[in-house]
Amino acid sequence: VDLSTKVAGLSLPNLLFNASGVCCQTEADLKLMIESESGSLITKSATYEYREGNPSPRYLPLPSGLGSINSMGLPNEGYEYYLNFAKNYDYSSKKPLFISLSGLSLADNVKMCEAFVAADLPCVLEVNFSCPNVPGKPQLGYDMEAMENALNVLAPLIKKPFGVKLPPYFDIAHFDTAAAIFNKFDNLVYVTCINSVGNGLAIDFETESALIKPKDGFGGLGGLMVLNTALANVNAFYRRLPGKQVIGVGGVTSGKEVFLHVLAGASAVQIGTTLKEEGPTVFARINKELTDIMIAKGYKSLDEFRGKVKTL
Ligand code: RRO
Repeated sequence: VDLSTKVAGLSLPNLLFNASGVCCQTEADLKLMIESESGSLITKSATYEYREGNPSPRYLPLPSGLGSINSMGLPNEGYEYYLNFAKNYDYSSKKPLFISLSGLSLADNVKMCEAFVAADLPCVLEVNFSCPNVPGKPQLGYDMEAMENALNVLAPLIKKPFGVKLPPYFDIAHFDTAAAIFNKFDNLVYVTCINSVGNGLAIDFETESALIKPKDGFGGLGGLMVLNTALANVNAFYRRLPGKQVIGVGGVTSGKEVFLHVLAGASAVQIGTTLKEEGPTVFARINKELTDIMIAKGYKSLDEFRGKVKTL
């Protein structure tokens, strides 16, 4: 069977890669992604300057495979590090490179985009409108006016096809409003759904304490507990953004959830919590599991079932 796909006009040998933030902050992390059986890779969201991030503990898996909570606080090496990585990347390697940008202001996003545009590289920019963990910085994706204003500035500046990373939405009116905004921008060619479900609270029953240190224990939820929210967001935007693509992320632990993301409409699927917990061998495992599912169901390519979820 054929697991290949295309995103933003680039060919991926298979549909799997890392969720931004996992296994992608340093060159050592990114090398592990390159050596893995992923079909692509994306860098940690970059800010203009290096950031240490929030105090630890700031990431924890939750009991019984539920998922994870994180309040990393955008630790990253600063955009020049990722620009340099992108300049030295081997684009003949078959794995397209995605670069995540998450400026703390529109002005910072502009400066970073300008630098990438000036370098004229064959990587794809993904602007993160959905980091839930920087104290004092609301998620742009929940402020429709500010998000449209940002796109009005960034889309013409980037010129080439690009994507945005979205927070989960929970109301049909929000799907409608957000999609109407995205449809105004021709070179916004894909959306990645979803970022972590923001500001959950994990409490340890025995110690009666919050599990992570930043923000009184509040942090973004990922993993299996967000699967259905992720599938809903993938499908909501798949239905509302004709001619654009959706990258699915959220709740993937096996080939089965990848299959569901594609049924919901995903063109590629990213793995966060499970990659963090299992390491980069996860890609070989899940590619194999998805292959077995497709053989059992008689599908030869992703196109045969992408977006074809049945309704009652
Ligand atoms: O670094 C983080 O705390 C973080 C980011 Br930028 C994001 O977009 N999503 C997330 O769950 N954590």
